[in-house]
Amino acid sequence: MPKFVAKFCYMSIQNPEKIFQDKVDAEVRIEPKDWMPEKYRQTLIRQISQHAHSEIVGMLPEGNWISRAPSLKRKQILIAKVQDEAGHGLYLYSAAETLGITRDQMYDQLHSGKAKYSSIFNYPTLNWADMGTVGWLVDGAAIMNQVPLCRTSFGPYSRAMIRVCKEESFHQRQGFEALLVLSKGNPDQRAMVQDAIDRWWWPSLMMFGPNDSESLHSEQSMKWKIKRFSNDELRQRFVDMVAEQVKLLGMTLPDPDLKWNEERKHYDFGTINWDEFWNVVNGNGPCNKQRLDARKNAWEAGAWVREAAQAHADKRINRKQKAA
Ligand code: BYC
Repeated sequence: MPKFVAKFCYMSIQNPEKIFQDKVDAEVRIEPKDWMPEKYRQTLIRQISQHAHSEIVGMLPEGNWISRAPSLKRKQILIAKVQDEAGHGLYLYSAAETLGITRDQMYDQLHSGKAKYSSIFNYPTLNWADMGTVGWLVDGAAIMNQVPLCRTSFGPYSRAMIRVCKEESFHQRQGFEALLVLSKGNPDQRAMVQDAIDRWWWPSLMMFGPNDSESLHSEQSMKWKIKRFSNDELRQRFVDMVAEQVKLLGMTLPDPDLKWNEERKHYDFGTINWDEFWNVVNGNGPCNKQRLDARKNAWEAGAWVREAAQAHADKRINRKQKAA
């Protein structure tokens, strides 16, 4: 038995909470069968399932544009991207299942409104420039938040995030490239890009969650190394990155207070409208009802597929039992 495992086993007899925290502090991943505090398990179920739901609901505003993409190439790219998001949702549901919740329970929490999903997907995608902007800003914010999750303390979540991040970074670059092409187009196309950036900028900043002083879970989640950086730290990194990238598009961000601060070596930026954020999180955003209805309808319309798959699985088990 490796020395550190033996040490942990010995200590766990004495104090499981201490051994758990020592493992976390020593950067040893927590695996599903390891002892863990109940609140750690519940926090992970909440965060991973919210993340999975976000990937699945996130397919809706983009799927809406597959039939209207301006060329075959853009259509293929968008189909591949939406398919990737479905895959991300499935890895994440699988990671959450290892914590003792079933997939049906998670769907039920989404459909009943008990589980949250990211606020960003409650905004409408009005024109083609929105697709590029979602790729650049929304996937960009997602990567900023999710790369540190590749080192999160729970093994199945951290492993799922490695693949998710590789694909998300591809998504972000395709979004920026689509916008770059439009930004070199005619005045109407340039105006579309600026309009999309104006509408998506503030909601993208809200994706990182409330300010640290208002964040309920950050302190404990950082102690458990579920989160590696605070909401405000990640939001600041995102602002610093985008404030430079937007110059390459020849566009601007809709914030008169955005200004490089030489002392802080960061961009200062304006105040986020937190009333709007909580309004959207609490179910009253522009598309909340539409998004939930779409997921509930898909669940109900898919009942026959689940029944058929179950009947097929039962038939195979019966056949195997008879043969044995
Ligand atoms: N939207 O204490 P806090 C994606 C809730 S990207 C809705 O700071 P925490 C994708 C929070 O749940 C999006 N709710 O919480 C990208 C909590 O409420 P409850 C998904 C939000 O968990 C492109 C309360 O506010 N990414 O999937 O420490 C294409 C207090 O907040 C939001 C992830 O989920 C929000 N924006 O930190 C396709 C990444 N922000 O649960 C798909 C993983 C906060 O107590 N998640 N709330 O009722 C995280 O990193 C963290 O959960 C958060 C929040 C940073 C989001």
